[in-house]
Amino acid sequence: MIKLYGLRMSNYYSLTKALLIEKGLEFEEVKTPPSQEEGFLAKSPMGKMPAIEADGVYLSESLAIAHYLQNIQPDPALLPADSIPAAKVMELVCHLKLDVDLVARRLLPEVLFKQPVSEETKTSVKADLAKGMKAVGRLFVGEPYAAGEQFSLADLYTFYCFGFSSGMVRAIYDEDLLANYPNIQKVMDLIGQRPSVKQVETEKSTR
Ligand SMILES: N[C@@H](CCC(=O)N[C@@H](CS)C(=O)NCC(=O)O)C(=O)O
Repeated sequence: MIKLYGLRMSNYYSLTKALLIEKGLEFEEVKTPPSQEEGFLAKSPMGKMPAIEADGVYLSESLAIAHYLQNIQPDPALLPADSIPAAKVMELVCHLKLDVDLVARRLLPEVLFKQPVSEETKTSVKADLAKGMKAVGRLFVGEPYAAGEQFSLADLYTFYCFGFSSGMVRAIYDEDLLANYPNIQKVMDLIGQRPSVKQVETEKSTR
């Protein structure tokens, strides 16, 4: 059985858990905080969550894990069958991860650990996020799903990247990151209703 390492509070852990549920794969959650200790680095070389263990092998990075899960359990497919639409899903996922989530993450020390980030960082994050949002806005379809007609990996990344990033933006700038993106907000609401996501969100408060 697949083991899922990490904490339920992590958005990438939650995304991976939702993915496992969507795929109908059996898995066991192993509560493990991120760490720079050798035991955890063997599972996840940057010491980040999530990691999984499958067939005696450890794997980190949610996108690599998603790729693996897609290969071992093709149904339900989380990528379109045709190459170009599938690549567009991956393109959107990359921009969500790199140009929204990773940028907003620079605010995390202040929001989560009460370690103030500098005004300079706040200014540069705001500018970089505006650029990232424009990039995502160009690619986002939202009719009805993030990348078009089919539910895909991009919907889970939309839900979990914006769940995290919107919280950071609200806490630091008191602004709504999605205020000018009603089509993204609509997808957030839609994906929030999926049984997999509901289960993940409900179970967060139980451990
Ligand atoms: N690119 C990674 C990001 C994982 C990540 O940022 N995990 C965070 C929690 S959401 C973490 O473990 N942070 C602890 C740390 O950076 O030490 C993925 O997609 O899995």
